[in-house]
Amino acid sequence: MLAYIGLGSNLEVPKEQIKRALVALNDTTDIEVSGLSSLYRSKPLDGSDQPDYINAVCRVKTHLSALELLYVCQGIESKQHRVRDERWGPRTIDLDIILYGTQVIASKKLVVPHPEMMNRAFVLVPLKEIEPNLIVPILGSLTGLIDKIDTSKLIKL
Ligand code: A4P
Ligand code: MG
Repeated sequence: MLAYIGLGSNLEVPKEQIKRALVALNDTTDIEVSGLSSLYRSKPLDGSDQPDYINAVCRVKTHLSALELLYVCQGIESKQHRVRDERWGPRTIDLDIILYGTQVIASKKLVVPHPEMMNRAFVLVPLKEIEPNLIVPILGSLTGLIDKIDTSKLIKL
């Protein structure tokens, strides 16, 4: 299965956090990181007074189920000392499953495609770098999604 994971960080040297998370993903049995976007910088979504975020998207080849993949992501988050307190608060690392093949999942623990992906330049633009012709389940072509949002404030590093 091919899955896409969004990585985001705005604390404690964000680039290092993203690098560490990628190494941890690739070191996991049954996960191989097979694609990686550039890094991007943007302001926090809620406009609050937090540091800028660094985001990237990676593609993984995996034999894990979507839920198993989520647990791996959460394990990496806790290893990197993410304190899960404030929703949308600053975080050392956030790993979101953006897509899991062409599956559509809507369970209590996991919603895929990621329910906010269509609103987020920091997900769509890096995703397009690794998968320019992608058709997103339910939502349609990635290019069409990007045409509908403002990408002007996203800075490619
Ligand atoms: N969950 C459901 N679906 C998924 C999925 N597809 N991938 C559940 C990952 N998790 C999923 O997540 C809360 C719950 O979502 C989990 O228990 C899981 O079962 P969380 O990571 O614990 O909490 P959170 O990160 O505070 O919430 P969430 O929804 O991940 O936050 P967001 O929406 O990712 O927002 N601004 C910029 N510029 N860049 C950013 O990366 N990120 C956020 C966080 C806000 N502003 C940002 C950025
Ligand atoms: Mg999250």
